[in-house]
Amino acid sequence: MADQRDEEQVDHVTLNIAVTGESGVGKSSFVNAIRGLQDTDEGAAPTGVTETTMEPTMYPHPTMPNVNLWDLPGVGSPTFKAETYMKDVKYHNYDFFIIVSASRFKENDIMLAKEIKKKKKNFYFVHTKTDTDVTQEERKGVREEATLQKIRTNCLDNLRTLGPPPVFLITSENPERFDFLEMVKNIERDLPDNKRYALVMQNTSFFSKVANFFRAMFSRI
Ligand SMILES: Nc1nc2c(ncn2[C@@H]2O[C@H](COP(=O)(O)OP(=O)(O)O)[C@@H](O)[C@H]2O)c(=O)[nH]1
Ligand SMILES: [Mg+2]
Repeated sequence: MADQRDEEQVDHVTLNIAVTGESGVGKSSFVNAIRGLQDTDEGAAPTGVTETTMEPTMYPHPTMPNVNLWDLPGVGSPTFKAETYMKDVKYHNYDFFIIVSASRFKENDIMLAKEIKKKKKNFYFVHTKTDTDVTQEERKGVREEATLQKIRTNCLDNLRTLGPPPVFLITSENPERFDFLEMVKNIERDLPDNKRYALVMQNTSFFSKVANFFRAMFSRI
C-alpha cells in the first residue's frame, strides 16, 4: 500500500530538465528536435548564429507528463560569463541536466559537468552537430564509424573522472541518425528514478527547513 502511494507521489513530481552548454552549440535546436519541431515551427525555441536565448525558457516535454525542458542561455557568451553562469541561470531549480556540446570538447563542458556533480545531480552528455563532423571527416576520407568512435572516446576520456555519464552522439537535423532514439529511450527509462530523486531532494529541503525552524526555536529557550 505504502509503495503504491509512493509511486503515485512520484508520478505527480514535476521534473525540470535543464539543457545547458556553450553558446551556439545547438541547445535550442536540440529542444526543438526532442519536441519534434522544426526551428521555424510555431512555438519552437528560437535558434540562430547569435545568442537567441536570453533567459531560461520552459518547454513542455511532448510525451511525458510533468516533465519540463528548460532551454538555457549559453555559457561563455558576453552576457553569460562562465564565472557567474550557474548563479545567473539559477542552477538549483533543475533536477536533471543535459550538457550539449559540439565539435571539440571544451573547458566549459568540464566546468559544467563538475558543477552539476558538486550539486549531486545527474546529467547526460550530448555531442550534437555530429552530421557536420561526419561530413567534414568524410571529405578527408575518414569513414563514419571511425569518426563516431573518435568523438565518443574523446568525450568519455574527458569525462572519465566524473563517472562518466551516458554519452550520446546526435544531430538535431535528423532524429533518425546516430544515438538520438537511443537517447530518447534512456531519458524515458531513467525518468522514474530521476523523479524519485527529485522528490527526495524536495523533501530533504522541506525537512531541513523544519529542522532549522526547530533549531531556531530551541536556541531561544
Ligand atoms: N548541422 C547542424 N547544425 C545545427 C545542429 N544543431 C544546431 N545547429 C545550428 O547551429 C546554430 C546554433 O544553434 P542554436 O540551437 O541556436 O544554439 P544554442 O545557442 O546552443 O541554443 C543554428 O544555426 C542551428 O541551425 C545540428 O545538429 N547540425
Ligand atoms: Mg539557444
